[in-house]
Amino acid sequence: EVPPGYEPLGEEKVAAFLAAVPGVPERLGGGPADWSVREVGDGNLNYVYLVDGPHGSVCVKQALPYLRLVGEGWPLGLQRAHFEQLATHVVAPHVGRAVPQILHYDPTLFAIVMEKLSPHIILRRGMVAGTRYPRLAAQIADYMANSLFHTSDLALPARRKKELMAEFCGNWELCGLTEEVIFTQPYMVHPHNRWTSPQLDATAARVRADTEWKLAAARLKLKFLASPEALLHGDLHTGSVMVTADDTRVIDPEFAFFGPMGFDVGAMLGNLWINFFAQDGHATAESPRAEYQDWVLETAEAVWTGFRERFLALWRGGATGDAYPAAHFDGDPDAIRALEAERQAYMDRLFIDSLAFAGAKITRRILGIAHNIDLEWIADPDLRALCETRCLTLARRLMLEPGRFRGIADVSAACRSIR
Ligand code: ADP
Ligand code: SR1
Ligand code: MG
Ligand code: MG
Ligand code: MG
Repeated sequence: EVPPGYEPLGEEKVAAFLAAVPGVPERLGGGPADWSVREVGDGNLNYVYLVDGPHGSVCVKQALPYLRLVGEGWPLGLQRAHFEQLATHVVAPHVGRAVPQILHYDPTLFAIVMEKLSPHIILRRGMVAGTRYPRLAAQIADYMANSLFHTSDLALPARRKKELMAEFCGNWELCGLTEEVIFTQPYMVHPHNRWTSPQLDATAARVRADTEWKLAAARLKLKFLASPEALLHGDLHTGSVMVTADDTRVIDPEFAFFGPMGFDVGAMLGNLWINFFAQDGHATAESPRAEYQDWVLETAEAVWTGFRERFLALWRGGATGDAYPAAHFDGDPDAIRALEAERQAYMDRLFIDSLAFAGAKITRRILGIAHNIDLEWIADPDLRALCETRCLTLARRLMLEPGRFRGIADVSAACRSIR
């Protein structure tokens, strides 16, 4: 059942829709007949249109009442568009230009009109091509630290946090998708799953029989269900980041909800490590990838260390939330030292969570429904299966024994030794 007034726009109706959106005709210049519209969606869920006029451009993203990846056979509520624009509005004051500017939201058409990012490309595509992004790590670390810190109990008064939590609880359907396709289905026989077959048939069966691995997945699922630490992006992989040589922007927060911070951090790290292993499938004599692999590992290290530093700096300088009442720690040097040790322990715990979630995010991309071009674009199935097996070796260690990694450099060392 779609609400009255809703219709899929399709390329043909986008211009007429935009003609009535305040401010947009002026931004584009000319009139609807002068605007070119191109559907460019390459994600699993929605339709995305880039619109260019004589003066400027916009991007329109519309939810359809089903999952794009599967089609009408998998109905999906339209509210995800509402949560995407709401999450963008909530984090924008803290992350500034890191998210696209929302120009308009149409709650009848479930359509977001936003800034068109240009000449940005999707990070995952750039990384498959072997392109380096020198400012990526610092900018992603900043985005994660600011969005997570400022929506946590360290920064928000309890009442405001609970008001926001109540709103985002409405995003239960997309949370449910994650609960199923990341934490449940990859570990069982399920018609949605696929993997490189027959090469990984025995591996997939071993995973399904691996009680420790399934317990680790279930433990993470519980943490995802029951740890409302901060407003998460909820789908922070390398396909949700658009980049130029010096700019990093985060798109697509439709899975936003209050959950464990390690889920976002782990999504980013896990997808970088997938790319590391996938490079062996893209290396050629003309384009050897060994040095690029070093850059990928250095980037993952810098993402974590930058995130940790920035998050701690925000905590030390702006703990305006109701957790850790300032009055308990002001003035007394012992208490100040104890609070700093507490902060370090908090980050150590968050590191372990992030590694474990990274493992879950890697596993689902190899055994579950939704795969990554990093691996999918490796044409030779034997070579792809080799890269995927290496990913799974790391993923199992991350999920079962995240505490054995004493620091992020240990993960880089593990990546190198698995290869
Ligand atoms: P989905 O929710 O279906 O995954 P995304 O929000 O990830 O959709 O968008 C799909 C694609 O559309 C992106 O990979 C990117 O190429 C393009 N895109 C999305 N938002 C913008 C934007 N603001 N500017 C330019 N291109 C965009
Ligand atoms: C059916 S699963 C689709 C996946 O695509 C989105 O980007 C999320 O990662 C989701 O899990
Ligand atoms: Mg997307
Ligand atoms: Mg999406
Ligand atoms: Mg993922």
